[in-house]
Amino acid sequence: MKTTCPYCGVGCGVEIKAPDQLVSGDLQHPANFGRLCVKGSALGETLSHEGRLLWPQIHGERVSMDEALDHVAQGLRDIIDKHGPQAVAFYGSGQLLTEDYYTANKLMKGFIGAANIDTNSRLCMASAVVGYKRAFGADAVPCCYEDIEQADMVVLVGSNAAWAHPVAWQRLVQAKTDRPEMQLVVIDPRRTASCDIADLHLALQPGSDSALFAGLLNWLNENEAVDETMLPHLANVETTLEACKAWDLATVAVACQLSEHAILSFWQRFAAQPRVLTLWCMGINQSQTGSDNNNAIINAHLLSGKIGYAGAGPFSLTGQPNAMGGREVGGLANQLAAHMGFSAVEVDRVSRFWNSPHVARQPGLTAVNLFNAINRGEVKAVWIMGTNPAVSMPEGNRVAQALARCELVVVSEVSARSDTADLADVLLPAQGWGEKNGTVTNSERRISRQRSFIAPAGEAKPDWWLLAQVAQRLGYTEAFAWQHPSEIFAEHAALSGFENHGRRAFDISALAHITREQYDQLAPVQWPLNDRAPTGTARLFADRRFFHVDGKARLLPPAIPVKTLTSSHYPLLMNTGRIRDQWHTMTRTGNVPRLMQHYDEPFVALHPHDAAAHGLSQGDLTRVQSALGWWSGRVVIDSGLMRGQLFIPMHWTRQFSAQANVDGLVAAHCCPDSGQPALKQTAVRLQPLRPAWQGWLFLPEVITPQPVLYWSRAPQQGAQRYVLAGEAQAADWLMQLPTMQELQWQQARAGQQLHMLGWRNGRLMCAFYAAPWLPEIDHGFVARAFTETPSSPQQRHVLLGGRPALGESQGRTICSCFGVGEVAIRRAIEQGCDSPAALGAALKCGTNCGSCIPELKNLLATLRVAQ
Ligand SMILES: Nc1nc2c(c(=O)[nH]1)N[C@H]1C(S)=C(S)[C@@H](COP(=O)(O)OP(=O)(O)OC[C@H]3O[C@@H](n4cnc5c(=O)[nH]c(N)nc54)[C@H](O)[C@@H]3O)O[C@H]1N2
Ligand SMILES: Nc1nc2c(c(=O)[nH]1)N[C@H]1C(S)=C(S)[C@@H](COP(=O)(O)OP(=O)(O)OC[C@H]3O[C@@H](n4cnc5c(=O)[nH]c(N)nc54)[C@H](O)[C@@H]3O)O[C@H]1N2
Ligand code: SF4
Ligand SMILES: [Mo]
Repeated sequence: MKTTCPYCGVGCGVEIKAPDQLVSGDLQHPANFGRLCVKGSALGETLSHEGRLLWPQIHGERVSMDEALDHVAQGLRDIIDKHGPQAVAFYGSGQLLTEDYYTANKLMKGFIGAANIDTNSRLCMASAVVGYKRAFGADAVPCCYEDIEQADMVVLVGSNAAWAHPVAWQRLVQAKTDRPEMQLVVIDPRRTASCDIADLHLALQPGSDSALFAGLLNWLNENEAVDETMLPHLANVETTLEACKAWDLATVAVACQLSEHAILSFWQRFAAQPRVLTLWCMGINQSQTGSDNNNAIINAHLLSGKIGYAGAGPFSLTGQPNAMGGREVGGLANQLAAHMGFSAVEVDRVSRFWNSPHVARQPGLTAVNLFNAINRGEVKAVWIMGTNPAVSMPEGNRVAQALARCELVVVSEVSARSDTADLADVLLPAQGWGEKNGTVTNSERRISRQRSFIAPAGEAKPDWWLLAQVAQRLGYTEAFAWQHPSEIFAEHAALSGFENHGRRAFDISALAHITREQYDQLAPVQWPLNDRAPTGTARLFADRRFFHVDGKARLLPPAIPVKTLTSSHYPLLMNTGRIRDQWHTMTRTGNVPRLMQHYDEPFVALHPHDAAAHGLSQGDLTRVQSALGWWSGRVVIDSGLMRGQLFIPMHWTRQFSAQANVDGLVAAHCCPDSGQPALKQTAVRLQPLRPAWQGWLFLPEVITPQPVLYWSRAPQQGAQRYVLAGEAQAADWLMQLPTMQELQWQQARAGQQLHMLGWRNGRLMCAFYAAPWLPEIDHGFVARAFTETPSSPQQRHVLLGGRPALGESQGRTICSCFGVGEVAIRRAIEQGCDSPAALGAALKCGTNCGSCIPELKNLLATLRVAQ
């Protein structure tokens, strides 16, 4: 059975082999040709029903599906009758399937008659959408993955593809290995794993990208690097060039805090190479000038003519597996449907297609405004599906407050617990990956099928079905009468071609009559897919005709970079983003022990000098504060950061740690054109956290710990592991936990060190190790004792020590694919392995997905320095 990975926008094909549901890469899928990254390879480990939402609930009580759907429909109906359609809203996700997204959009915009449906793509792709639409007249990504192999030079801007788009990254690494003359320029304030093979890394001042690219445009113009044959296809050239004149080399160097030499080196390479591919992601989009950043990049490609042929173009990488599908159906509040907006002609066209007189006539509330409107009581019902806004929205605490106040909060989820689900009035169990059935579109416009290959957990239903059932209960019976996702897809395809006449980029009308069988067989294909392109389209704009009415593309004057926001109170700049093995708010990847090994605690990475200035060392606990709140986690010293800048991962939530949701600190400052929040730049300060004790607690199940200075949870094979830090006596704290008094205790004290094991009927129920510092124990060894009970008194005594009698712990896992730890790698290096290839031959590390190779190189470099 073939399906598609549900994580990132690379959209890798996955093959599932019965009977054990073994997951491997689909050799034929054009996105990955058999490759998978560590998250994709671990998909099989996410299929268990543990932690799943299995049945509907109203206010925490189990109810029947009918009761839940009646309750949602009645609640929406009452609020609409009393306060009008603007008082209700949907908040969706780029992780919904296209069929789910289409249904949600049709219900809200077509029949409820308000456009209050926005999605987490607002936090992710909204600036790219604005950038493309302004430049090309359509939200159309011109490039494809093959361009990675075809390019002479790849520019990676605000993208840590090595961790966030690992398989696209592997294609790039392979291409550069095959053709070492291929250039890679990375533009990122941090030195990331993606800098590993870069020819040039520009560690620019955060938020200064538009200056760098405005300078490039100016320089191209002044150095005869303009493609004259492109000029007839461009509008706004003179005004844009005039506006860029101010950005000469010296001015750009000051704005970006880069040397003139480094900047010039980038500009010269860009001009010299015919096939330049620029890939960008959240470092560009999540900014107060996000839309203008996009246009600054696109400008340079347009003026130099580097677009529309193999190996060249401005290629925005999408984050989520179906961010593109959402853009296609019109899932954002400022789109109507199928690349149409809210002009009278378009509203009329969509009304006729949907056969509804109620189609919304104006854009709805975008994410930040939507949650503000909920907070003010103007929006009284919200249905959240496939996203966790209490964690992922800026000003997360205000979002949680808004949900707590909202009259009706409906959440469709796969997880029983999430920070958002915990605030729901109604929980609807949604089918997850492996159960649900539909389509997704990846970064290169390629539509692929996600197919179901296991039975749904409990009473879980597809998201589209839940929506259609509520729509029917609201009286819209005919418009939502589908029996199968293929029917929704066919309708969506038909709308894309409806009165299109080549004017809307998104056109898959060739699939408008797709049958269920054809849908089941559908092979991955790139849109547009219509009469003129019956087998799909790899690249757009080869003919240099764009979608503006005059057929020309537009250049746009650059933004002035926003001044940095630091102050004497908050002198440091906090950057946020992703780590290699976790997905967003960890509702799936956080439950896979293998994926929790790379980083098992919330951390803040900082420059060695900043650490020293605050009296902090590697592994210390610290508190990071912004004007909005505070965060706590562990210090990681990283010389890849610039002084004055911090990096905190976005992933940890209240389900995994005490106070590690970074969006509680981030203000909702948005790009005025896209409404996308600037999630990458927050002014903060740093304080050491000095606990009286630190410790490890192992339990057979998940608990919410009693108040303590700091805690964080990581699942282990066999147990849940908590790392703790407290002020009072460690033993007193432990005994406050429920059920602890009922256990039989075995303990060892030495000075201020305390080790305790709690037993019930001969089974281990609790293991606790505390000291004034963080005790060193072997986690795997302790966790195993929960499933393989130590029987002899000697074994129990050894367990009380926290380490096996012989052997040693493996240290931090570096290679998650083969579970190779830092200790073994260090030993192999000491014994003579002097390259990642040699380490791979000795230990297998880095030989599957390869995403740990940058870290292997780091270890090799640090050990060589030490030797
Ligand atoms: N492992 C993993 N992969 C993922 C995801 C995940 O959760 N985990 N999520 C997916 C999703 S939805 C998305 S959107 C993508 C995101 O993918 P990326 O955008 O690649 O990931 P981020 O870590 O958010 O940020 C990228 C980089 O932007 C840099 N940056 C910050 N500020 C600036 C700036 O001002 N200028 C420039 N040039 N760079 C800056 C950061 O230092 C960071 O290295 O990843 C997708 N893939
Ligand atoms: N500070 C900071 N904040 C950020 C970012 C950042 O870089 N920095 N990045 C932003 C970006 S780019 C993004 S995309 C967002 C992501 O943020 P979110 O979308 O909030 O994160 P997820 O954890 O992916 O949330 C998906 C939820 O849907 C559930 N789910 C999974 N599959 C299904 C399904 O099939 N149906 C339903 N109904 N539910 C399902 C999951 O259990 C989970 O609770 O975060 C944004 N927030
Ligand atoms: S690169 Fe992305 S789509 Fe491919 S296997 Fe990894 S997470 Fe899945
Ligand atoms: Mo995203």
